[in-house]
Amino acid sequence: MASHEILKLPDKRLRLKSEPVKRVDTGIRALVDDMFETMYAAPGIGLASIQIGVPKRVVVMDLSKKDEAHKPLVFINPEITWASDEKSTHEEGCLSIPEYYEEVERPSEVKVKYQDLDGKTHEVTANGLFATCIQHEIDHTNGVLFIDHISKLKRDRVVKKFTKAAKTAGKEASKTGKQKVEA
Ligand code: K1U
Ligand code: ZN
Repeated sequence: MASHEILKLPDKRLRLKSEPVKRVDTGIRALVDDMFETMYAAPGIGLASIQIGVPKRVVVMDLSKKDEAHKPLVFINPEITWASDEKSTHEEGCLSIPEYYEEVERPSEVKVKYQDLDGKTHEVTANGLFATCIQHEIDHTNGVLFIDHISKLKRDRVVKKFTKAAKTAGKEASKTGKQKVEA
């Protein structure tokens, strides 16, 4: 198991459409282990594999409360098969856009088809935080970020801030001889 660096805005890899998993094998199981380690270390409640630079349709989540036992959830090739007309607004954050939170409107309830670690297909109905988080993670597998659901004014402002931070970090790294940050 290994914790990985999480790609940050404006890394272009976050805009890739991830590839479906053809076979759930030991490589996918090792990827899932690394994703959990990375997500718990961050800490976060969800992670899509593209956030650690792997463009596969793999998502992990854990919505357990602070003092509860972990409840790890794995979704391979997740897809929304139904979304309610009713919408809800929740505050969202993203490990690829640290310390930025904004209200996002999405369908209140969705049905999601996915495979588990044995390659078995399931369908689950999600609402509340589960619905918000699974939609956020499925967006990641399609190269969509939660800032794509907010106003252009707010999006442009946050992209500008993170682009400037990445450039400053890149310049600093080249001065000290450390690896350059990709932006
Ligand atoms: O995909 C990601 O970037 C993870 C993201 C998931 C998410 C959070 C909130 C709404 C929608 C999707 C996060 O985990 S951000 C961090 C976070 O929400 C959190 C961190 C520690 C404790 C509790 C929550
Ligand atoms: Zn995210």
